[in-house]
Amino acid sequence: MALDSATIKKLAAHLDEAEMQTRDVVKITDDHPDMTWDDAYAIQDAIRDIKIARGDRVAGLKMGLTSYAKMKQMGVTEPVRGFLTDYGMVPDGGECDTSKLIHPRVEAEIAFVTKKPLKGPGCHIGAVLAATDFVLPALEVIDSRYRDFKFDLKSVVADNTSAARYVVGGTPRNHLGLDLKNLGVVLEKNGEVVTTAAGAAVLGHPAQSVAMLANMLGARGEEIPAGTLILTGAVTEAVAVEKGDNISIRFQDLGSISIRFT
Ligand code: OOG
Ligand code: MG
Repeated sequence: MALDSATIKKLAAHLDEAEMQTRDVVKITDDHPDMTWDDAYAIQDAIRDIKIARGDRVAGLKMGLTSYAKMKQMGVTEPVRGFLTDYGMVPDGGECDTSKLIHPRVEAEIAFVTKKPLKGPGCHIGAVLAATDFVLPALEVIDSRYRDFKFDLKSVVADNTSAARYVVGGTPRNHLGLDLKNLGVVLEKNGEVVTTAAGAAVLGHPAQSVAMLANMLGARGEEIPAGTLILTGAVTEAVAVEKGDNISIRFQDLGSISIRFT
């Protein structure tokens, strides 16, 4: 680690305040170019601690930058992980208040819910499918705290991978009867199709994203507990939204999700 614990706490408070005050900031690697991956995840952990101390709850985990479309859009090359909060949840068919967000973008994702713990290293698609209870369609609203959505990987890890809001659809399906690689996804904004993809866009198979998460956590001696909701990462590039927009995502075999930005 290149940063001391006081600096990690200070940067966590800085990014959490930016989120709470709906205010953008410059990416933190500008002032801390020597920051390591461990520093970046330590800042993310410290943000989680601030939120828990405030009374918020961790509601799930997320992977990000798992598709080529996302990596290309953001100019990065590696997946990252973060966490979801209870206050970030928006009901399907509900409204998302843009006045609390800086520059929101929506993503279509396939979510998993586990029924057994998953622990890496050595976690693979087979282990993930054996430990999965069901899959759900999901929509993530990301909102980088960094000015103009410009960041490098360490900065975005520290910023809890731009996590802001999310919706999980209400139609759970048993994953064993589904072809998750070929599962088609169509994202519509105000009634027009803006982007499409299939499940394989995420690391060849969305379960691979869960395996990678288990292996990332396993490297730190941690695991994915049973009963965890996991967003596996956007299948397409993220789509910018503003007040007044209606987003609807159709998932083959999993139903659809819609929300309105107010
Ligand atoms: C980082 C978060 C990416 C995904 O699904 O790929 C993410 C970002 O692009 O701001 O959540
Ligand atoms: Mg996402």
